Amino acid sequence: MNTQVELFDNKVENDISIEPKDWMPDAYRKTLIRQIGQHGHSEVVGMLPEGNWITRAPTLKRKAVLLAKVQDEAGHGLYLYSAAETLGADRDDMMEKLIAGRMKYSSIFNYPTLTWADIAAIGWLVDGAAIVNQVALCRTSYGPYARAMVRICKEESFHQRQGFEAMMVLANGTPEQKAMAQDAVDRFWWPALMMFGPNDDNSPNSAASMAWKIKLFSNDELRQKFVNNTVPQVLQLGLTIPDKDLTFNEETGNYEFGEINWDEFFAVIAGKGPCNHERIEARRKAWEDGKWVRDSAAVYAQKQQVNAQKAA
Ligand code: BYC
Repeated sequence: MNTQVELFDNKVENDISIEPKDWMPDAYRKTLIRQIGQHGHSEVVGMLPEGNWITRAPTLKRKAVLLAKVQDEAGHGLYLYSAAETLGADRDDMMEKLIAGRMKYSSIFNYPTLTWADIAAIGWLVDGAAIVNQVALCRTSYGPYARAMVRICKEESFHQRQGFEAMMVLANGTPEQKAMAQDAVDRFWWPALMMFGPNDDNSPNSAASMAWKIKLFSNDELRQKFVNNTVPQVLQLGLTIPDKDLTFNEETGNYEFGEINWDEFFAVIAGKGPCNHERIEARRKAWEDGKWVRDSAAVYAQKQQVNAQKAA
């Protein structure tokens, strides 16, 4: 008779999904709640820098696209919070931890969106980086997370293309528009590379997450893939990459890039980025303003339950 541990290990080894009712080690559950919860928070906080431009989008078409994109991100947050709930996490608790600074969200959303080109850069570079990471997560070992990723990737793929198209229009526009596009690339390039997390030799969660097949590729592998995908796109746009050390290695087929400013990354994830305070305050306000809705829904659900019991 197999022990629970052997059954779990066997499933992971043979790429059979772990499902909510299956036995799983406590540490596996805990790291999934951490990663999925933080991923959900990233989607929701990620709506803020983009939402900032809905009223200022340059045309009706751009406004409609941006509105749809921001709504998609809200949906992604909901799938992810639901996936975390299948592991026993509590949504209110996750929200309170986010607001108290005890749960993270992606570092990228702590940078401001100063111009319209930043919205194009988010769609193209940020969603582009997210897809590289998330395509790999479509085969992650926890079933509900993997299934949420399949749908999310389809939507992110549209986001990435619309971002590239918006950037292409700017890059081929007036000299002022091209300069605005270049400025956005200059400011978003390095933070996009930071989205993949610290280098592999400085990533405390990676060893366990890779053994459990939560992560199928390391932070550095995914970052390299993103750079290889994106450098030719930047060049195609006639823009430059703000990295004097960038070179193409013909033997490996990789674009080798310069040193990431890890001091900046660790400061941002410790709450000291340019917009951390503003982002958390926006989430705190939304959480407090929405209390009456949550309370009303709870009372309504209770009444429905009482009525159902009476009818039974
Ligand atoms: N930002 O041991 P490591 C989107 C933390 S949103 C902040 O390598 P792990 C979109 C990490 O959490 C896409 N924190 O960790 C939405 C850990 O701290 P804790 C978001 C970061 O988990 C709206 C510590 O650093 N995508 O697409 O093995 C509009 C050590 O790191 C970051 C996801 O969330 C960071 N960049 O690997 C537009 C993908 N990097 O938790 C677009 C899912 C690291 O121990 N997540 N940290 O306190 C993952 O794949 C992994 O969690 C990571 C990090 C690769 C991010």
